[in-house]
Amino acid sequence: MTTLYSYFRSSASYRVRIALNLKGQGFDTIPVHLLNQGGEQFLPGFSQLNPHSLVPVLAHEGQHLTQSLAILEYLEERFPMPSLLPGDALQRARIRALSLDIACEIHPLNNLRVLRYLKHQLGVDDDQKADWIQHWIKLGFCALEIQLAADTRRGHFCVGDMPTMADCCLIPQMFNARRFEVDMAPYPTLMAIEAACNALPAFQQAHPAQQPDAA
Ligand SMILES: N[C@@H](CCC(=O)N[C@@H](CS)C(=O)NCC(=O)O)C(=O)O
Repeated sequence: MTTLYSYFRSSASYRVRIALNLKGQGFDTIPVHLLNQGGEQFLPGFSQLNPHSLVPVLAHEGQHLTQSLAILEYLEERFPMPSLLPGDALQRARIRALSLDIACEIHPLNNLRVLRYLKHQLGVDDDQKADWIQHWIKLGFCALEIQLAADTRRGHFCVGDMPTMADCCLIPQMFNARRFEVDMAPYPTLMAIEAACNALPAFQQAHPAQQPDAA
């Protein structure tokens, strides 16, 4: 029995949904609404599972796992095929680096609690908040576009012709970028990878709009 505590628009949850689907692991979803009731992530039932009050949490075989990339690594070890980290040590380091470029350098700056702090503690208005969000996505995407466009290891996906952990991270961030109205024209390589990913059922079924808690 595998259960994912998830919020439909959470990009970290989206990463795990894609990985579970790619690996053919069925799962139940327990929605954690990040806005209702002041944020269900802060309710005791959830914050006991993850004291950081962040989704996703994966429940598997009686254990609760946090941090989407750690969960992806766990799924890779438990269910090796199809691999999300294929290739030699150098290639795997490359896949992990691309994943971290997104999960550590772009996503946390635009997380809900950061945006709330900007607004409520620092008095940033909605236009400034939108600038902030777009700034960090653009900075990260510009670098990713340069890296991936020049990379001979790139195939239909970030690395090679099968989806990897890097694609599990990229596609949710692309979704976020579109949601926040980032102009995607400067990122043709990222958009080509996005099209290849979104042609696959594993990515389609993980899309926020397909989730039971989709608004
Ligand atoms: N590094 C964490 C990030 C988790 C995270 O930031 N989750 C967001 C949704 S994408 C969240 O729960 N935010 C709640 C909040 O900011 O209060 C991971 O990869 O799992």
